[in-house]
Amino acid sequence: MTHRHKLIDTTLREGEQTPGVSFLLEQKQRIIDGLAATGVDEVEVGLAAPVAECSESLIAHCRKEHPDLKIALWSRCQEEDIDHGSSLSPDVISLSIPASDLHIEQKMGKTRDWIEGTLVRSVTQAQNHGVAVSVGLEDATRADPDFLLHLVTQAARSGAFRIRIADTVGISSPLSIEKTVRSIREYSPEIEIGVHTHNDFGMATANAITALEGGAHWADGTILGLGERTGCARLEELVGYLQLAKGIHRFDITALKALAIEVAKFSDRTIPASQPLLGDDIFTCETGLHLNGLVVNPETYEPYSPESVGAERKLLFGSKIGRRALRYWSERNGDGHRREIISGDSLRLFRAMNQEAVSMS
Ligand code: HCA
Ligand code: CU
Repeated sequence: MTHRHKLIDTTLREGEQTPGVSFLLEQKQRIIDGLAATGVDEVEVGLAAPVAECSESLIAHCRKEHPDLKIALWSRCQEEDIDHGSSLSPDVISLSIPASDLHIEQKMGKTRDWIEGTLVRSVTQAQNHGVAVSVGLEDATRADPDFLLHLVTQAARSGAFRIRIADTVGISSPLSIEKTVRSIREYSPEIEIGVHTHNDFGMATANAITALEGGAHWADGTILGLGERTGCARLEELVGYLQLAKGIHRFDITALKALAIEVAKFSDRTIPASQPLLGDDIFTCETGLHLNGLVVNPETYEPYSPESVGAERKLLFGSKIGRRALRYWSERNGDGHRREIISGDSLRLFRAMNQEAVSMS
């Protein structure tokens, strides 16, 4: 398998941290089924801590139903959690530890030396259980860059196969996260790099994609971008962009859309009509100028086809449709029908209507 552009879904760990969101065990299983059908590479199914009661059942569910899916458990660098999580035999244990002085000193009341020692000890402990170790560096994008590189080296030397740069408060831009990824690749080329991006400035997906383009191997996403505050990179957008813009054809977007609709129900959310890849209106067109292009070749105004995301093209008869078409439409249907959505083969209808309108005038 290629070492580039792999996706981790963390809807069941980070997504469940969204205020008011808590999934039932059966809902979690359905989410895992949908993620497996979508073709993500790894699913963070929950926490390693003994309090996380679902983790064991979810791992059993994955082993039975989706033997090829990689399963990860997220863990603090605490002995008890690492022991318990490892005893459940996930494929990956995702240890997490702060990297910025702000978190190290203010949140933990610790020093850089303590962090380094704890990191090395925790990676070694998990390694001794025979589980592959990924290290999440919390608030990495606000850490001292030299200390960050030092922690990456220590993680690699202790046996971690991957580090994950967490942009915990979404402060990165595409250029800044790409720079961080490149510096890690140069400094520690042996370790795989993941990114976990937050959406506080609306750039989570852009940052994740740019990190992948800049050499990261893995990016995290959550369905509907669920997560703390403004959430994380949206899995729909990551999958959609990789498949439909970058030509990495290994996902099932229709399965992902069905899953997103289900997760919206489970989390009591609505999907806005203009939501990228998912919204009901993303292929509705009212503008005559665009329709004139669409009838010749839909690629003029559509970056991907409606069918590729399980949607349908629609034509809205309204004031922007063009004078000729509007006159034709009004003569046929009266003013009362000025705003009407036509789905199905709407482009053919527009073409026929335009031709008839010309012959009428
Ligand atoms: C959080 C922690 C985390 C950890 C990410 C990771 C973050 O805020 O709950 O372990 O890779 O965003 O820093 O999700
Ligand atoms: Cu996070």
